[in-house]
Amino acid sequence: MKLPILIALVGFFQGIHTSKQPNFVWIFADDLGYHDIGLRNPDLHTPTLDKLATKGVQFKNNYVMHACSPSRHSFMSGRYPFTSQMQKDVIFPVSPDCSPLKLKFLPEYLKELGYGTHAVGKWHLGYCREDCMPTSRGFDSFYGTLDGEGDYLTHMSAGFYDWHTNGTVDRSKSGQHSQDLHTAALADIIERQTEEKPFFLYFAAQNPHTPLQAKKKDMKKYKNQNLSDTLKKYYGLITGLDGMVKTIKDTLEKKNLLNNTYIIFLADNGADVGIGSNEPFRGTKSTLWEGGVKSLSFIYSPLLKKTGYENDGLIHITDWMPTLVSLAGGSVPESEGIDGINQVAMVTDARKSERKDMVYNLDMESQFGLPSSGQIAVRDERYKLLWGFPGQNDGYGLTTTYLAKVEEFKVIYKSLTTREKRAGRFTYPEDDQKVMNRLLAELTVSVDDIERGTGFMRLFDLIKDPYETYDLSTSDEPEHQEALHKLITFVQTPVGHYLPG
Ligand SMILES: [Ca+2]
Repeated sequence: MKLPILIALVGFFQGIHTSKQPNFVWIFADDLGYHDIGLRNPDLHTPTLDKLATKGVQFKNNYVMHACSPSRHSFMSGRYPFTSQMQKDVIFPVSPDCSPLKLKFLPEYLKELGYGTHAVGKWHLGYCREDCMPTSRGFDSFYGTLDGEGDYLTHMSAGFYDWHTNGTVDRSKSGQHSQDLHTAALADIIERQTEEKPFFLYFAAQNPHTPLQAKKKDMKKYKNQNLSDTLKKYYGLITGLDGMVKTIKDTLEKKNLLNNTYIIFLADNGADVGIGSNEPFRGTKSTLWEGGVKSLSFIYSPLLKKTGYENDGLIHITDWMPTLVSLAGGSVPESEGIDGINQVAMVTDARKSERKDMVYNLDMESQFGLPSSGQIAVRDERYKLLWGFPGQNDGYGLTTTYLAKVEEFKVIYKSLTTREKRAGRFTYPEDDQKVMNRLLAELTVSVDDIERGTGFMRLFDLIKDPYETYDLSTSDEPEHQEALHKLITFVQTPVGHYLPG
């Protein structure tokens, strides 16, 4: 028997594919606005990202969660966060939480399929016990930070030093910029790869998350532009990210691995208020408006059958887990009951999306008296129901002036048409806080409201009105009422069985 046939048979009996399995490089940008690359905003310098996006497939309806931990949880587990008590804001430092251990993560599937698995960057899925650590959840190696944000140079987060190599605190990195550390680690990991063993490299970048500690060399690109200091730093971090992606691409090319690799780039949520831009979409990070959850994203690979176009298919962050497992030659058993849908046909062949509806989030837990990031939003292929409190930053620059009269505010909320200014968290001077409390009490819906189909709700036609300007919930059009009823029912059941009883 010839050797290649023997290897193929051994692989078959081991359940491992020896035909060419692709490599995956997954890149999460942290808090990157929907239009914050040079391709969409000429103020920005991101030549590598522009090139990869243009030569790959740009996604126009690729949805993530509203914040870091829920997005990462959904990517790793293929599940909506509300099914696992991960729907709130984020996992806070030294908090006794982590993404539930009973869930099987993507790198565990890929390891079973013969992959090497490496994580670089930010974890943010909990670390309160050893079992929660990246190297306990399917990664061969981990290099980076466990918390959600920290100093780029001192690596201090909430009073603790946070830089780790695998499971060990690595104090030697204090004073070295995380961008340099990440760049070196990415190059080193790819340099060690061979064509014989496929790999999954998960890079969760710190850039361009606050604090905005861009490197001087990246800031130089913006020194002659008429921009605020905040924007210059934010853009500098994005240019820094572009440099890291260039390192990834160049090293893959040098190792002759690029031809068999998918590079997938996503913002993990929309830009934060007052920093990046999600315009013209409404809302910011930590809201259920489109600006909070529509991801700047693309895939690049010589393996794609159709490239150089914009794909408007509906795809959710949960879909990528079964999609990558499928591309690797495996499958996620139906008995696992994940929420993600295998979207290989859409992603690689430009076929139609398999997804017909989607849950943005369902958060009926109260935190400081309110859901931290909005209550309920769902959509089908056309319409979106936003039910209850949408999150604090609605993207229309509402000021406390509007809070003087709750009724007036509610009218504005329902009929926004021409407001273009995007800004501001609500500020709470003492007197306004009382008014705000009344307002929020009226916007917030209860479990009883959901069961009855009542409470404050808005319906948007995302085809005609992607910027969520015209509320259709009280429209007389039968089609609108039919869509509203359908989406209310979608929340009530089966989604609603996750509501606290
Ligand atoms: Ca984030």
